[in-house]
Amino acid sequence: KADAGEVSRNDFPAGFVFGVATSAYQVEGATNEDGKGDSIWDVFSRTKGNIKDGSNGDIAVDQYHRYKEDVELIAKLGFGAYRFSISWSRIFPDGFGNKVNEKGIVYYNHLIDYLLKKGIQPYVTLYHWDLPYTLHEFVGGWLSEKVVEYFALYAEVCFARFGDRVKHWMTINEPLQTAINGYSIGIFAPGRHDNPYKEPYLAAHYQILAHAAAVDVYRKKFKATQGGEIGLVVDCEWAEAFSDKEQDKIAVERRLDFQLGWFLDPIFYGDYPAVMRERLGDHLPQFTQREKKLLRNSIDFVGLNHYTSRLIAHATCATEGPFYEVQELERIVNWQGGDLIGERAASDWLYIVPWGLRKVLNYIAQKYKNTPIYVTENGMDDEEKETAIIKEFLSDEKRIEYFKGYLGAVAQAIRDGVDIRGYFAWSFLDNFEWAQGYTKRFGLVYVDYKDGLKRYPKSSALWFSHFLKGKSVDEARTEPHGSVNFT
Ligand code: GBH
Repeated sequence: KADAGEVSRNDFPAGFVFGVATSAYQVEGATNEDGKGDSIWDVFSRTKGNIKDGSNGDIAVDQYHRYKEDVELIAKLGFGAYRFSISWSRIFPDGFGNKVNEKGIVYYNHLIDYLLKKGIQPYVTLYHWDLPYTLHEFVGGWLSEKVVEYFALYAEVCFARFGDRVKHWMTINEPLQTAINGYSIGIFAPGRHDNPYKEPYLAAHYQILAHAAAVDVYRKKFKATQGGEIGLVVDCEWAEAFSDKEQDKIAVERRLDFQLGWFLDPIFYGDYPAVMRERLGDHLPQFTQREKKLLRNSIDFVGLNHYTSRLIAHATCATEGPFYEVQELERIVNWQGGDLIGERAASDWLYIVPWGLRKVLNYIAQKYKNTPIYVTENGMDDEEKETAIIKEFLSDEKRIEYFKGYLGAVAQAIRDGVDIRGYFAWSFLDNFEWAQGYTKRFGLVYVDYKDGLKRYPKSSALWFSHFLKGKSVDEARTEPHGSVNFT
């Protein structure tokens, strides 16, 4: 069989979906327009010191005003799907669910209609980290049970208004990141870190229950007539044992339980993994019988965000903070001999390890009943450079290698028997990379922040385009300044 470098469209089933992904706060901008309320990310990134370059998402890449141009580019590149998220506070500005902001509905109607017109399927995430600020300030945010109901109300409006055209829903993006970065380390909104042994587990608990509540609404009121599917998006690095020692192998199991089992075990098996109960004791909330029933099988597919892998070693004094302390393990990027697990991308957390994706996919299939999986995010970043000329960014050969490797891993997992339905590259275009601001570029399409946010497809976009059309990938090369040959 051809190695990963020679991956082709024919390695994937006919109905396999290829798309690009973004999220609302990272691309939309227009944060105060047309009645939108503040989200926790609006407030967080306006606060000095939270974002590396002092930036925020007020303008981002202005997709709110440029959605037509963006949709046309997605279509031109040949992708069949676009994964985007809805900004909750555009629909309910204060989150309370009393009055729908019709202008918010209009925006997403336009986006959805235009995607469909161009033959692109919308894959919609309801929550990608931008909680209405009022819900945080006056209700307690993800630490409060009440948010579960508000989320269900919001979800219901989205299903009712968009579900005639949207057939693929994701409830929540990476609840782990909100729990750990938002409520333990504090580098993400809402920036909490004072109670790292308790709050992350509460924040996760109510996100899980919010997911289940939204799925319940969908299945009871909409599924029969709309016929769509709904899932949860989890993020998972592959965990490879640092050595052959039994301790390290057990640490790997713990790592996977704390990453994936935390969210998928309640859904597939009705409760958190035993190892979490053992180690967290009273800090880990309990599910009632009613909640357990609601949770069971509350998923049509698993959305997997995957970027990188780590070697895992047992460690009695973990250095990465409370979350790793309770797990008694260390994440390592060097093999014992000194070799890196893979080449590094621009971000210090992102090592390129294509085989890790094949392993995660097989692990999920085995542990979670071969449930359908979409790879909902996969990609790598470039470092923003003060003096760089656009041309350097446009020839992103390393990203092409990344995609070749990781797509090869997906193809291999399909041959292993894993039920994978689609793949979304992160990201469609460069955007607001959370705490890193605009200093990291994950896009297939370059955005010129210094010149009117103009878009230029990078070589990787052209490579992908050729890949999708089943053409020889070497034909794909970008000319500088976007004079792109799509034929
Ligand atoms: C994804 O999370 C997100 O879903 C997406 O929005 C984001 O753009 C993408 O990653 C790329 O980061 O200390 O500031 O360097 C993947 C999990 C969580 C990995 C945060 C990087 C470190 C952030 N990510 N983590 S930072």
